[in-house]
Amino acid sequence: MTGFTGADVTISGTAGGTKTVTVNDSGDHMTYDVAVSGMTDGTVVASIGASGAQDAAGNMNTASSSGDNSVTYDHTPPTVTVNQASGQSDPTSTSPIHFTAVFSEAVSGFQNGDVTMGGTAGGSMTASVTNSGDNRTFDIAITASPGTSRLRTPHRWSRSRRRRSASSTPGAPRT
Ligand SMILES: [Ca+2]
Ligand SMILES: [Ca+2]
Repeated sequence: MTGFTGADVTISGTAGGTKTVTVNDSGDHMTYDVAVSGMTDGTVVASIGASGAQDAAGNMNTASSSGDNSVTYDHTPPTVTVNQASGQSDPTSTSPIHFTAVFSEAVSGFQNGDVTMGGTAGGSMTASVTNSGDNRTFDIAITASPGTSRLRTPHRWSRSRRRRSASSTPGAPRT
C-alpha cells in the first residue's frame, strides 16, 4: 500500500488542542503506527476515510472499521481541598473530629494512610476515610487512639500529686 500519511487520518472525539498525526510504517506497508499528539484532555478517536491510500493495482482503500478506536487522554492531576466538616464544632471537646476532602475529579486509592495529621494536639491519632459515594468527596474522621499520652496525662499528674503530698507529710506544719 502506498500514499498513506497523517493527513489520511481523521481525529475526532472531545479532546481539544491542535492535534498532530504521524504515521509510521512497520515495514510491511500494511501495519502502521498512528501517533497523535498536541491534544488537550478528552477522548481521541482515530479513523481513516476511504481513498487515502492505494494498493499496487491502484485500488483505493475503503473507510476504516474499528473494534476500539477511542482513547481518553487525561493529563490533568486531581487537586484536593481539606476543610473542617460543615457542622464540625471548633473548638470542640468531642472526638472524632471530622474534616471533608473534596477532589477536583473522581479518584481511586485514597485511604486512611494518605491522611497526614499535624497540629499541636498531642498523642497518636487515627484517620478514618469514608467515601461519600462519588469518589470525590470524602469524610475524614480523626480519633485519638486509646493509650495516647494525652489519655495517660491525668494518671501521671495524679501520681506526682500523690508524691508531693507524701513527701510533704513528714513536715509538720510550721507554727
Ligand atoms: Ca478505547
Ligand atoms: Ca485527571
